[in-house]
Amino acid sequence: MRTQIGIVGAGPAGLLLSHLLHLQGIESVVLERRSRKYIEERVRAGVLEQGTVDLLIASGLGARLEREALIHHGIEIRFNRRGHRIDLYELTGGKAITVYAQHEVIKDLVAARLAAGGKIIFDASDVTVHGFDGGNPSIRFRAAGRDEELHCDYIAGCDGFHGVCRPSIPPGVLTEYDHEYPFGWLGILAYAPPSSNELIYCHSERGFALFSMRTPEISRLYIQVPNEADIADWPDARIWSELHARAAIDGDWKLTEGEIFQKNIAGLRSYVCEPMQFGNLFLAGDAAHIVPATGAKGLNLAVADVRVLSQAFAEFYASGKTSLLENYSETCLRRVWKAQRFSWWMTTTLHRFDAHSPFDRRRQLADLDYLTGSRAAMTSLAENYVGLEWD
Ligand code: RFL
Ligand code: PHB
Repeated sequence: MRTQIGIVGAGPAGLLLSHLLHLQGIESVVLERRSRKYIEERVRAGVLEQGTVDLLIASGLGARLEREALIHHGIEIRFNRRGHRIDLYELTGGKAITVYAQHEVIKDLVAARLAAGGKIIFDASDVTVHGFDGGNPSIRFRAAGRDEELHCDYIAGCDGFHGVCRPSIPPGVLTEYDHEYPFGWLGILAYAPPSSNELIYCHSERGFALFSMRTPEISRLYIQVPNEADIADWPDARIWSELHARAAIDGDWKLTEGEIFQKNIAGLRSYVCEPMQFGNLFLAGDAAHIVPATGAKGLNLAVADVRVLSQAFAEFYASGKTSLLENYSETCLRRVWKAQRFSWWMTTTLHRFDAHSPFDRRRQLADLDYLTGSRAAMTSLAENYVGLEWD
């Protein structure tokens, strides 16, 4: 088998890269370890930046998104029993965020690739990457009971944080920057109309809580839990009672409960590897960096990476020039580090740290008081939250 770009992973990064390359007349094959059903149902992110939405629409992926997605012009920050609205739209001169589940983006991408005759090999096992140091790249894998080898000009490692591409880069090449947090998020999906039209981020003595949504009928809610938390210790009634307690404000606000139909715990982590490329292998999305979910940046960064990578491949195939490819990592890392900074700041400002002293807690509250009382501080949050300009 032969193609121009061999892509490992059919997450948002791999599928969108394949789609953007196709629009430029560049061929690719996507190898995915899981089944189509699995990736189309996997519950993950929900918030798209303005630039992500604009790119999806401009590349022909907007039909269902424009019909079904929810556009939000603000978010609420809650602490000390009071809510404060941040008007993203007004503060950024007309930008918004869009609530549209990651697996809906995946469904749209898979449908678009298959409709255009694109090749996605699902259930590919034992994927290994070779020859990217010596200019003769190939990907070996097993599919439908047969061993296969895909020869290509370049390999795009879009295989997420636990993929095979990053660990295949020889030792000593990458510098890794890693930061773990002493808590994770317990997330639920419930058949409950959202209790507010906009997302609510709550800071409380009992820990962080986030009120998000998927549709006008389905709420997506999260609470901070210790790293060692066990889902078995969180029956539905305990989750609702904690959500009530963490969101409590003076005044009339009511949390709508409903049947919980999905529940999971995910860790929070900040991670970057540098550079994001080696020889003919390029890493994109979670394969190269992870952000804690508080800033809603992970999926959006994956999109930003493949936008840069697709332009670099387009330049190479059109003119033979490799300057954009050579600068790929440097270009992406500037945005990645700003998203790291923002996600770390949202996380440390909004969560409860057991190790905090009374001084630290007061400082955290002062941070929130300043944020919600200063137009300059709110503007800074708003421009990061809706997404910084592309490079
Ligand atoms: P993905 O989505 O992990 O896709 C990688 C794909 O590669 C496949 N794979 C392999 N295939 C073949 N061979 C192998 N050896 C392979 N190893 C792995 C995997 O099966 C998978 O299909 O990475 P990608 O494309 O870089 O996309 C990244 C995003 O998925 C991720 O950053 C976001 O989900 C993070 N995230 C959020 N991001 C946002 O922008 N906004 C949000 O609101 C948001 N909320 C979240 C989140 C992540 C969460 N969790 C569960 C980690 C909320 C949560 C709870
Ligand atoms: C979500 O809806 O899943 C979501 C929203 C905002 C975040 C993280 C996740 O910061």
